[in-house]
Amino acid sequence: MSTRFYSVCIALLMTVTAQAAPEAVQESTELVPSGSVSVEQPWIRVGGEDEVMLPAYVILKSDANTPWSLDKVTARGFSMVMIHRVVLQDGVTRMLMQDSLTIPPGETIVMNDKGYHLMFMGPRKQYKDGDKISAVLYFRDQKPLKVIFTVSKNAPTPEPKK
Ligand SMILES: [Cu+2]
Repeated sequence: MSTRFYSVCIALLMTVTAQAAPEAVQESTELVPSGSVSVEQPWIRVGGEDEVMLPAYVILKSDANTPWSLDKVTARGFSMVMIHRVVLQDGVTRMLMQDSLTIPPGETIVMNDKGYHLMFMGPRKQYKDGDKISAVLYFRDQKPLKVIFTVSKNAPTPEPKK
């Protein structure tokens, strides 16, 4: 084998070693994540018959010292669950699909039909008042959280304020 080949090999080896080197040591002042986000008053609104989507609402309460991100929701019996946000565009209210919902440290997000909410798409059966729907909330870098939503025609009383 030629010397040239060896020097190429050594160059490659050095590159690999450099990449495998540990990242810079974390500073001791770095925040240690603590606390969590809790879910209150989960409910799903049913209206008429043959609905193709059902809006759902929860209160997300953070006592964490870092932002939490709700990235995904799944529910058996539905084709998918979307995170929606209502916005005003050119004088028209629209629901925009969101990739995620960030709950800032220590803050509370009250879902409602004027802001954030979940949209349970394509129910495979008809639901009625009092039914329970099980869903899983996936927060980034956290354990999945199972949440039981109560099906209702009306918002729980007292209606949560924004
Ligand atoms: Cu929506």
